[in-house]
Amino acid sequence: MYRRTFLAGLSGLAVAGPVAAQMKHDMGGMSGGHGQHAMPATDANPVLPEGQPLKALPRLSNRSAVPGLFQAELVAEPGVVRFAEGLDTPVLLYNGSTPVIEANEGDKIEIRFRNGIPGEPTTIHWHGMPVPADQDGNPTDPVASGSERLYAFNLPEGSAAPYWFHPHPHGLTAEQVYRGLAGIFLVKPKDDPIPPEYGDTILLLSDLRIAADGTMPESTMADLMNGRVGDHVLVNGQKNPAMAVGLGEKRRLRLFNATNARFLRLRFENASVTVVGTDGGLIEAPVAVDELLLTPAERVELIVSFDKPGAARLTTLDYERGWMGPDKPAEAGMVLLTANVADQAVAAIPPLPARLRAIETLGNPVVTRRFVLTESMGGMDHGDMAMNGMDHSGMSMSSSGMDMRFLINGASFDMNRVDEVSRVGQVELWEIVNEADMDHPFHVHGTQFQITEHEKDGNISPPAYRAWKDTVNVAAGETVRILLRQDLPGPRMYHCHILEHEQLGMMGTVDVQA
Ligand SMILES: [Cu+2]
Repeated sequence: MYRRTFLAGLSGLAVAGPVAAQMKHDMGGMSGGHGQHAMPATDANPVLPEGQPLKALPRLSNRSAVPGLFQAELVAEPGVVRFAEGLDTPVLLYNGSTPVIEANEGDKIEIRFRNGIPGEPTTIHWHGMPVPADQDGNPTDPVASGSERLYAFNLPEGSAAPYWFHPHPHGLTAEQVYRGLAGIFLVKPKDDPIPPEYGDTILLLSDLRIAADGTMPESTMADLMNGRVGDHVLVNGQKNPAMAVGLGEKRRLRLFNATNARFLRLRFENASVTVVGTDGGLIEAPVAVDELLLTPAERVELIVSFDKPGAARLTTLDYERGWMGPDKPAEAGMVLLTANVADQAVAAIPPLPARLRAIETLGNPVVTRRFVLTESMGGMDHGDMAMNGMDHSGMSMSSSGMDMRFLINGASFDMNRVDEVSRVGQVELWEIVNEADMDHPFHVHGTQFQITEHEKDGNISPPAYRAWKDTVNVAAGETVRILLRQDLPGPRMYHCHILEHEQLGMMGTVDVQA
C-alpha cells in the first residue's frame, strides 16, 4: 500500500540524483495497446494493424569479395516509421532498419560505423560476442555525434550463436534502444546439425509506446523504476504478424528479446516447441517445453512443429517479476505472432537429431566472486530502511527529494572505477545474489557462461540443461551461480539488462588482465 501511494504521488516530488538526469518531463499517457497502463489518459493510443505477413529483417550485405572477410558500413541515425495508420513515429535506426549481419565462424569482421545521431554520443556493443574489449562498444569508448570508427574483430571457432548489437553509451543506452537501435548478428557454424528444411526465421521482439501524435513519449518515473514497458510488443517491427506454414512443418525460429524491460513468458498454442539453442548457440540435445521465459536481452532457438491445422499463436503468460508501484501492465494474453497452418500436409521432413553438439565443461573455478543486487530509494538501501524500522515498501524523502539507485555490492556504476580484477583464462564462479524486490536479468560482456545452480529459500536446483548464456534472470530473492572464463584481456561490463537499471547504477567493471 505504501508503494502504491508513494508512486501515485511521485509526480509532485522533487527528483534528485541519476533519476533527475533521466527524467526529461512528466508522464505521457496511453490506453488501448497491448499492456494496459492506467497512466493519466492524455492521448488516445493509436491502434496498430495486426495480421500482416511477417517480414524478414533486411540482411546487411558483405562488401568484401575476399573469402572469410565481412566488410560493411553501419550508420545510426534518425528515421521515421509508420507503425500506426497515418502516423509517423520518429525513431533511431541502423541503416534505416533493424539489420541482420550474417557471418561464419572463423570470419574476420570489419564494420565501419558512423554516428549520425544529432547531439548524442553512441557506441555499438556486440552483445554476447567474444570480441576484444576495445571493439565491444563499452561506455568508455563513445563515438561522438558526426564521428565514425572501425569495429574489427574475428569470429573464433565454436562461436556460432544468435547474437545482437545495440548502443551502450553512458546515460543514453535505455533511450537509444527504446527509440529503435538494435540489430542481429548471426554467426553460423561450419556444420549445422539442424535440418535446412526447417528454414531459419529470425524474430526480433521489441517494445513500443507511442502517443496519439505518433511520437514516443519520454520515460516516466515508473519506467525508470521498473524499466520501460511499452504498449505493443512487436515482432520484426510488426504487431502480431502472420506466417503461413504447411501441416506437419517444422520451423526453426530464433527469438531475440530486444526490449528494455519486458519479461516474456511465452507459449505456442496448437504447436509443439523444442528448445535447441540459447544465447551462446546450440545446446547439447533438444529439450521439449510447454512454455519458456525470455527476459530482456536473452535469445532462444526453437524448433516449432505445426501438427494441427488452423491458427497456432505465440502468446504470453503472466509473470511476476516484482513490479514496483501501481499499474503493473497486464502481460498475459498478448498474441505476438500467428502461424496459419494449412490443411494440406507437407511431405515428410527429416527429424531433429538427438545430439546437437558437445558443450565443454569449464572445470573447477580458481576464484569465487559475489555480486549482491540491491535497490536504494530515497538514499536508503534495504539495510538502512530495516535499521529505521521500515520495510522496503516504505519510503522517506531525503532533503533533496527522491533518489532511486540500483546497486551491485552497494555501489553505483562509476565509469572511472574498476570493481573487480580478473585474469585471462582463469575459470571463475560468480554468485549473483538478488536481495532486491525485482528480478534482474544479469549480463556479462565479452564471453559466454554456464549456469551451475539456482538457489531460493534454501532450495538449490541445477539448470534444466547445460547451455552457453550471456544473460541470466536472477529472480527477486534468488541466487544464481555461474561459471565463466574470459579469453580476452581488457575492461568488461557486467550489469542488469533492464536498461533503465543499468543506467541508474546497476553495472560494474571487471578488468581482465593478460
Ligand atoms: Cu535490473
